[in-house]
Amino acid sequence: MGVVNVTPDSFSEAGRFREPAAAIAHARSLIADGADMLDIGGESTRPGADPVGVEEELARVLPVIEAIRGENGVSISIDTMKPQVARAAIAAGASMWNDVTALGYSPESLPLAAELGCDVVLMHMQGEPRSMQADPRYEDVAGEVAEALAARAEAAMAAGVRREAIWLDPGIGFGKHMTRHNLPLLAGLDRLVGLGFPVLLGVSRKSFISALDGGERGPRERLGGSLAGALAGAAAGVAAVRVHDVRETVQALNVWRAITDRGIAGP
Ligand code: HH2
Repeated sequence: MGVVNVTPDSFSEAGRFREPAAAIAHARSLIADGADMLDIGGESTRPGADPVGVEEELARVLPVIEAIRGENGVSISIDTMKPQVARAAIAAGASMWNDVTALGYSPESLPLAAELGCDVVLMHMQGEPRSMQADPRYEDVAGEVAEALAARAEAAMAAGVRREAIWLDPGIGFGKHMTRHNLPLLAGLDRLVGLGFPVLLGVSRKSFISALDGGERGPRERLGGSLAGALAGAAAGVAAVRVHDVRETVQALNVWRAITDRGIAGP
C-alpha cells in the first residue's frame, strides 16, 4: 500500500504533494513502482498537526481519487476519521476506509461502514493524536493491542460490518513509546495476526527508526529501517504494509519471498 498524503504538514513528506496535481503524479508513480493499493489522506495525524474541516479535506482527496480510480487495477483506500469524507471518497471510487480511530471518532462511523459495505482498517491508538505521545502506558503492549482491536472488530460486526471486510492495524507510533512499546509490539505481531483478520502494518519512516539510529535521522533518511520493519511484518504474516517507498519495498519483499519460498520448497 503506497501512501499519498495530500497535506501541507504530514510528518514524512512536509507538503510535497499538497496540490492535487502533484499528488496525482505521485500516485501514478507509486502505481508504476508496484503498489497494489494507494492510501489517500487529506489530514495529517502527527501530534500537533492542524485539524482540517470536511470541505477542505474533500477538496484535497477527491480530485486524486477521481483521477486515479481504475488505473492499472489499483485499489484505493481513504485515510480519514471523518464519516462525511469516507462516504464521499467511497462514492468517488475508494473501496477501503482506513481509520486511525478504528471507527471511534464519530457515533456515525460504525453504522456508516456497515452501510457502505467497503473494507475497513481498524487501527489501534491509545489516546488522541494531539496528546497520544505524552505518556502512553501498557503492561503487555502486544496483548493489549490485540485485545483492543478484537473488541473493535466485534463492535464493527455487531453494527453490521462483514467479517471479511475487516482489517486490523497495530498503529505503530500512535500512543506508543518510541522503543519500549513499538518494538515489543512489532516483535509480538503474531498475537494480532493470530486473530484471523488481515493485518495492515505502517512502519514506514516512523520516528522510532531514528531513535534506533542515533536520534537525528529525518523522515527521508529512514529507508533502511522502514524496509527492516516491512520484512519483520512479512515474516509475521501481515497481509499488507503501508509505505512511502514503494519500489524499494517491493524489491525487498520480492527478494525475501524468493528466499523463504525456496526454504520451504527445498532446492
Ligand atoms: N500511519 C500514519 C497515517 N495513517 N494508517 C494506518 N492504518 N496505519 C498507520 O500506521 C498509519 C496510518 C502516519 O503516517 P503518514 O501518513 O506518513 O503521516 P501523516 O499522518 O502525518 O500524514
